[in-house]
Amino acid sequence: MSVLWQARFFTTVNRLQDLPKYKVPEVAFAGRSNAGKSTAINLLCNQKKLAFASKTPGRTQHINFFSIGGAHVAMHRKDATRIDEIRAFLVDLPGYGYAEVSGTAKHHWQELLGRYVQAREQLTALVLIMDARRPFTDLDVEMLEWFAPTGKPIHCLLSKSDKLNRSEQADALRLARTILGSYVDESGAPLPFSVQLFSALKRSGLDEADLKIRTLLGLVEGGNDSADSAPDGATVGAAGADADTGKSTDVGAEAGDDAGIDAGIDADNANDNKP
Ligand SMILES: Nc1nc2c(ncn2[C@@H]2O[C@H](COP(=O)(O)OP(=O)(O)OP(=O)(O)O)[C@@H](O)[C@H]2O)c(=O)[nH]1
Ligand SMILES: [Mg+2]
Repeated sequence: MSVLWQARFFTTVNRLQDLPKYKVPEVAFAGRSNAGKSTAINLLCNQKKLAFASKTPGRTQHINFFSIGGAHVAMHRKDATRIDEIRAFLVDLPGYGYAEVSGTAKHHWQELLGRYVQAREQLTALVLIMDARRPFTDLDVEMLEWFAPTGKPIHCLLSKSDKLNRSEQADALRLARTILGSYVDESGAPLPFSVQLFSALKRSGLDEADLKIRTLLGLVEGGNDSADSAPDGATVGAAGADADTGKSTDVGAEAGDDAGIDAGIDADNANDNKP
């Protein structure tokens, strides 16, 4: 059990002035529309419908905050969140690159996103989610470069890795490491960027992502997270464990049996082949 399982919906924001004022660490999930941000949050938090995941790109249109701490999350518990006990926030950002959003709305979101990631003090790190089959699109690179000057960490999840076979996964990871490694600060030191493979469908990379995010939120030290699982050092290396299923194109049918919790994964198909 991870402390992230305590996540609760906290608030939804569509103007910067409405951002929560609480100074607890927050980690935001950024990425193209349909990359799998909401699905990853649901899986990490072990809840089916915390963040709204959908086949329809552009589903997450506001900045959604989920609080960790300050509430019991268990069956039959609906007690109010004690705000002074909130330890951290997970933040689901609207996806970028969704072609069908109108010009004005697109501009509004890009500006909101840019200002949020660049200026939000309590934002301790970004989780950048990119489809493993087409990572580092222009907009991903733009997001990376907006955030890089803050000097804060970016952890990349190469999502939907179930769509790649073992060697494609290894290639994607190697390429991503090379690209991320090319970012350096003025003194030539590498920026705090990291990357892993991730499949919500197969739950691969889950332990590694969970540990990384808890670390970025400062929720690991002190042993408060009683059920901390041991770091799963095997996660990236073992991504090949799913390799035999890597060719699956119709994942919908497998989702139910495969996921111990149904993370709300539906067949990612309709929008899959959009650039
Ligand atoms: N095969 C596969 N499909 C996935 C995986 N993760 C998410 N999906 C599917 O991808 C689609 C988009 O997922 P979302 O989590 O809604 O994507 P998002 O990044 O939140 O999208 P926006 O809210 O539009 O920004 C859904 O159909 C998911 O079921 C995965 O690991 N493997
Ligand atoms: Mg979403």
